[in-house]
Amino acid sequence: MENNMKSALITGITGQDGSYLTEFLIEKGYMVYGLVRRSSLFNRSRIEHIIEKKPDQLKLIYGDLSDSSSLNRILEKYTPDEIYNLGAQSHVGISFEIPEYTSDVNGLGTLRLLDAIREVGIKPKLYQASSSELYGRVTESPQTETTKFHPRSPYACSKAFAYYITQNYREAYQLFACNGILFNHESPRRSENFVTRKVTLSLAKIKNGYQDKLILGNLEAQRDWGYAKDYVEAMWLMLQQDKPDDYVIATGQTHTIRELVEIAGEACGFNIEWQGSGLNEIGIDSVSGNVIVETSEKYIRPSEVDYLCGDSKKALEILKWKPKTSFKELTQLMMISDLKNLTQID
Ligand code: NAP
Ligand code: F7E
Repeated sequence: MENNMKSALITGITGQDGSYLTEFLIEKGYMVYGLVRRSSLFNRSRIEHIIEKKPDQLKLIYGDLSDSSSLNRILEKYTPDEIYNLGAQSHVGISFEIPEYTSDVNGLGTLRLLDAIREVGIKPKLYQASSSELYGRVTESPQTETTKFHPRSPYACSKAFAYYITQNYREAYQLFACNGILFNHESPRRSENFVTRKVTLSLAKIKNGYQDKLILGNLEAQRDWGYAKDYVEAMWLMLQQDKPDDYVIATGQTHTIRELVEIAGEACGFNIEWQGSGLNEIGIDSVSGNVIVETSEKYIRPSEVDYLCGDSKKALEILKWKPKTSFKELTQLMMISDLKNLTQID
């Protein structure tokens, strides 16, 4: 590593955001260290193109947010200038099945990282991946940095702990630590069990005859969806300011799951019309007359977040950040990517 080169450690580098952030930082000339955990299946698909093209600017290191000693060892050895804590069990629905594990990785994992910084005695700038899930049952709209939290899942509770412990280390130890309260952000690299990607991938499969139906849960939920590639720039901008602070990152537009299905369907050549209600609601493609969407109890959460819509005015004023990609553009680019990938299989 050259002496004047900035360095960053990314936890969660193999995930959606980690891969876009790595591309972004490498483009800016950073040396990137990525914490990777051991898994029985090799999980580098989102970053293998970077490993191939920029081997001198990217180093992967085995570690885990549930293993303090690995965090201490990595910080001591690589002393990064910036740390992006993106590692998490990030699926809200699954957090109801594995609440303790989710809390350990997302909540205590953040504490382990913060305390490793303190123990090792370095002063990096830290970005904490906080979430709009903190707002849960919303008390005002749109949601800002001052809106009250009401977490509605073990995931959201674990992220609430991480949010407050990050603030506490900022106040107690003068650590330059920022919470980015990011609303949902998606991309063709989104895991297949989040609703946007599930919709685009399933519709692409239905179109190509690999699947009959798309089965969903709550169609009424409303989300403020942005493009992950736009959002990673905001993470970096937070760490380039003179003082640490917390910021909402959002588009300010909200849509239902039903609208998501309609727009993705349109981009795929379907014209979806709805019949029935609740768990009896179905989506029919008026072109073929086939029922292609059904609903199932299986995807209904014990407690749901009905509505989210963020106000990122503070990010615009201070970071000069605003989203570049509309919901329709995002859905279309995900749809096109999934259709293209399926054609390549043939
Ligand atoms: P993601 O695709 O699920 O990626 C999660 C990453 O965390 C993966 O690299 C995963 O590694 C890693 N990880 C999981 N458990 C770990 C552990 N015990 N130790 C170290 N790493 C671990 O999530 P994402 O969408 O990129 O989100 C990034 C972060 O932002 C997460 O903290 C998420 O909770 C938060 N967030 C996301 C959104 C959103 O809409 N995407 C919004 C707000 C906040 P493997 O590849 O080995 O599984
Ligand atoms: O669900 C509904 C579901 O799993 C969105 C994570 O990145 O963003 C994400 O959390 C909505 C919910 O994302 C299905 O009930 C209906 O209301 O795509 P999702 P999420 O729960 O909003 C936040 C900001 C994060 O921080 C998280 O890490 O869609 N929904 N039917 C469904 N959801 C899924 N997954 N699958 C369905 O079949």
